[in-house]
Amino acid sequence: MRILVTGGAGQVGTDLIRVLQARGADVVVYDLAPTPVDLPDGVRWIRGDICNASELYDCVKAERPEVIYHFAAILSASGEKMPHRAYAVNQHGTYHALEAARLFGVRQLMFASTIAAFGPGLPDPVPNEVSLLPTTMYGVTKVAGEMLGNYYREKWGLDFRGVRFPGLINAGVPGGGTTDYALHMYVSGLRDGRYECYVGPESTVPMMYMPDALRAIVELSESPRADLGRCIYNIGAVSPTAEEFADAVRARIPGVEITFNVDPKRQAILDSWPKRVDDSRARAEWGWKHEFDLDRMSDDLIEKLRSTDS
Ligand code: AKB
Repeated sequence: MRILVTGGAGQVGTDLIRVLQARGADVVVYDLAPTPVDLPDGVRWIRGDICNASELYDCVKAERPEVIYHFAAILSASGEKMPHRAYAVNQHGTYHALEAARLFGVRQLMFASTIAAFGPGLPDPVPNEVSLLPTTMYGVTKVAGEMLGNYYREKWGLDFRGVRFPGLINAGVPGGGTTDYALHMYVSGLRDGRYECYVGPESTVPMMYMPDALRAIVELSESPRADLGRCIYNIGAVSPTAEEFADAVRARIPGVEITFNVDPKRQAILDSWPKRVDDSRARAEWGWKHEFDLDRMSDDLIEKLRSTDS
C-alpha cells in the first residue's frame, strides 16, 4: 500500500516513515526540508510546501497514495512566535491535504491532533468530547483541522481519523513544542551533563514515549471503520511532573544537573493544557493501551541515546 507522509522531516514523521516502511508500506514523503542523508532505502522524498496547494496536488496526483498521514505542522511554542506562519502551515496545509485527498481518491487521511486542542478549566482527566477553547494558534488550527476532517468524512466519505497526541518524547530533534523540556532533560542531560528547564518543577501535562505514539496512529489507521464511533481520540500514557522527569534522569545519569528557570510564556501555554486525558474511548473502540511508563521509557531512551552517541 502506498502511503504519503506530509511533514516527514518532523519530530513524529522522521520515526513514522521507518515504522510504516517496516510494516511493508511504499512510503513517499512530502516535506519542505531537503532529503535527509539517512533516509531509509526505498522511501521517496518529494520536496514541496504544504502551503502550496498546486504543488501538493501535483504530488498526490502523480503518486496516488491510498492513505495520507498528514503530519506537517508548526507546534505550539514556535506557533506563538510566528502565528501567521502557524496559521498558513496548519490551517491552509490541512485544508490542502484534505482537498488533495478528495480530488485524487485517497481512501484515508490520518491527522495529528494534540492536547493543545484543549483550553483551561476543563475536568481532570479531560474527556474525549468536551468544549474545545484553545489559547494558542497551534491549538486553534488543530481544532479547526479536527472539525474540517469531520466535515470531509460526512460530506465526501473520506475516512478521516486522528489522535490527540500528548507531549512526545524521543531521541530525535524536537520541533518547537512547549512540551520539549521533557525530552531535552534526557538529551541535554546525557550530552551536556546539565539542563535548565523552562517550566516549573510542578508542571504536569500528558506525555508519551514515541514508540507508543507511533503504534497508536498506525493501530487507529488499521482498525475496522465499523468499530469507530468518532474521528478523533484522546490517547494517554503518563503524566509525571517536570520534577519527576528530572528525578528519572538524575537516577540514570550520575552527576547530571537539572535546574528550573521559568519562562512565563511557555509556562502559560503549558498551564492551559490538561494534566491528564481520559482515553477510555480509544481503549474501548480500538484497543488502545500504552506500553511505556516513566521508568521503562527512561531506561529505553537513555540506552538509545547512549548507543547513538557512542
Ligand atoms: C507542543 O508542545 O506543541 C506539542 C504538542 C503538545 O502537541 N508537543
